[in-house]
Amino acid sequence: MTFTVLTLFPEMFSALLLGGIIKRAVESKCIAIETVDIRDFATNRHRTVDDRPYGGGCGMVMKPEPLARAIRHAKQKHPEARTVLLTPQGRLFDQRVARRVAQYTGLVLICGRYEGVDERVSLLVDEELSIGDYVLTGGEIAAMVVIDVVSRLIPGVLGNVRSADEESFSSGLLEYPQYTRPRSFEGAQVPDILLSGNHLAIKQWRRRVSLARTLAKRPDLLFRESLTPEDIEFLKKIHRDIEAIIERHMQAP
Ligand code: 6GU
Repeated sequence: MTFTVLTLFPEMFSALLLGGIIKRAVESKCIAIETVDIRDFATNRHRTVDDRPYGGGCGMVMKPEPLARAIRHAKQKHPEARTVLLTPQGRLFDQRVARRVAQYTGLVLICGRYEGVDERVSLLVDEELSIGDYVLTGGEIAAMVVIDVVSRLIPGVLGNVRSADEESFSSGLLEYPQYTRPRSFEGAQVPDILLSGNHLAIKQWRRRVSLARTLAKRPDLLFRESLTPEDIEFLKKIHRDIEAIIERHMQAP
């Protein structure tokens, strides 16, 4: 996978190479990260990339021409790549979208800055993505999020090929809790079941904790994911327990 980032701040992306899995993935050529400085595609003496908005209002808007030239330059080098504009107006980038875009051989990530990008740039891109309902000062951090999330889905990037699948959201549920030594930490114990050596029981416990946690913290996720009959039975049990508690408190004076 080759990520080609179109940005006014290419030096921000050197942060990805400072350490960790992304640095290693680049070194082992599982992924490549290229940056294109949009300012290099400005044509006037001052290398202007922004201008005042038509119709008035505060702030500046990124001009379409330098961006269009930068996009065409990137597309010429990577004809197979999907072009993505990072913008708060985009579709929400979640794990499902990440799995889909990880199938492309290249992604051209276009980072907007200032108060926005000339609307006509959206006509030149394949899709628009947002990383959440808040406003960043620019698309750069969003592009880094996309690079990070997509990279770990690329074969070879994670040591253990199964680990990308086993985590939060891949199953559609929140992850079960993890523990390591010591067995007792500041009075808090590791659950006994994890020391039992009973792998089937551990697997069931982990699934149930995932379900209960997801129900408590992110019930919205349970609407989207496929649950087994055993999962449903467990959730029904929780439901019955909660009803019994409510019943008991309604009776109490
Ligand atoms: Cl992709 N860009 C900006 N500027 N803000 C955002 C975003 C993107 N995603 C969420 N907020």
